[in-house]
Amino acid sequence: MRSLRSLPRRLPQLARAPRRSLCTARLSDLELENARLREEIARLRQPTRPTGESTLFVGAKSSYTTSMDFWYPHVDNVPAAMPCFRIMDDLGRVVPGAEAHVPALSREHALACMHTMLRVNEFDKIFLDAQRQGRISFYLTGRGEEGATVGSAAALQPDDWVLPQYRELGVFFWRGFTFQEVANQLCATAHDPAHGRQLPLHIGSKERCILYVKSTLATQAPHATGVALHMKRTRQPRISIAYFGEGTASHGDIPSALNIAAVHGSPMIFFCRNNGYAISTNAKDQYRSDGIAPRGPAFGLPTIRIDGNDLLAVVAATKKARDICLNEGRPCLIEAMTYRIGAHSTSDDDTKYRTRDAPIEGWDSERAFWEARSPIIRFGRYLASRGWWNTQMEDYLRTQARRDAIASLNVASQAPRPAAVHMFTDVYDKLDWNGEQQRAALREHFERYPEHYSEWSREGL
Ligand SMILES: Cc1ncc(C[n+]2csc(CCOP(=O)(O)OP(=O)(O)O)c2C)c(N)n1
Ligand SMILES: [Mg+2]
Repeated sequence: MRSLRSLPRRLPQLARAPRRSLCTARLSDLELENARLREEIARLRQPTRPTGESTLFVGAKSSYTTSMDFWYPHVDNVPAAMPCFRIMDDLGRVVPGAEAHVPALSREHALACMHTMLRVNEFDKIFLDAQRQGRISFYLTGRGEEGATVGSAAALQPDDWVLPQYRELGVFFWRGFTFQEVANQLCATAHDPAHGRQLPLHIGSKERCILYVKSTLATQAPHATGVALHMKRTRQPRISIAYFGEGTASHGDIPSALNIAAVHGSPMIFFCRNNGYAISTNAKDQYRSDGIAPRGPAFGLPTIRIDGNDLLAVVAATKKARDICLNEGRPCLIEAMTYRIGAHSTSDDDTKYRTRDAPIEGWDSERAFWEARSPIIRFGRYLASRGWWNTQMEDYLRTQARRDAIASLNVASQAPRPAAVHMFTDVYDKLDWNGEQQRAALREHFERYPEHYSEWSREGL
């Protein structure tokens, strides 16, 4: 109504305005908008950072390279900033000069990588929501790092030993973990082989050669040196891989393990996911070094820094590292530069320490900038350029994964709880007097308050 009333007052003004200037005003607005869009399209068509220019990763800035050379201790002079190896640009195009390094992935293998990344992504969404709804106690997502985890897993042999940190769900799915198995653990059901005693996502499987996730950061690294050494001494052509974050690299176990592995020649890969953030800590407050990579040559390990969001580079570099481990009988370090899209976990508020602004102008936030360069988008574009991928396939597989993740959550939510007796099993061969006392106290407590423990089986207690 207000605009109608104002109409008579404005009309004469419009009528008085010379016609041509009115039209040109509108036209120039449109032209400006057009120019802005053309610029935006041109920017998107360009690789944002051509080879030779600096990377924009939070954890370390250096130049991109298409040379897949590992830096050897005592041989190479490590530069002030280790270059970052990549094969694909941000638009999924093979960078000139990197053609020779494109790994020979069959269509089936390449699509399996993509499918696994999508499964991690969809599973994460459902279980993050489930935590927010109070259906599970804790969760952490791998968003943004799917390329580093799935790519490295795809480059290994199925019997190479994996010693994970905790954000490597992509490795678990690659090795055949089902949604239901993971959901059973997240919901602490009787079907969880660890009987609900571990923190959510602390999973593992002897059959799939993955040691359990441990909450004590960095302890996986010294263990991996021992596992690898055993492989070497028993002449098995297998390696181990220890995943860890750049924050975890500040723990003493990482330099200890680098040194032990180098001295004893453990055939293992130290795979650092440098995602720029730990808990409440930006990489700037974590170290003053050029990321983590220079620590490799310092301890005597051939080392490479790679673009961890480029699945092709991850596969190629991990394969090469594996060959070095086995052929030269020594460990390697890979620093995979990436970006953690989510908070550390559901117990964390990353707004307190995440940089808000994007590294270059034109993006709403740092997160938005990296989301647009996600490993899934980049690899999807590469696959599409080969005629192996399209949006319909992605929609279909995402919908299917989402449906499966919801189903696994619902099944696990209905599953029985583990028997209470497992609080006392699997640690001591024979329970000591103290444990026996606690067991008797729990039995008595259950008997006194049965109404509160109807879900819990007392069998064997
Ligand atoms: C020995 C030990 N110290 C501290 C912690 C608490 N903690 C758990 S995760 C974490 C941050 C690790 O960050 P990073 O290694 O960068 O891995 P990201 O979460 O980024 O994948 C910290 C400090 C712990 N679990 N264990
Ligand atoms: Mg980190």
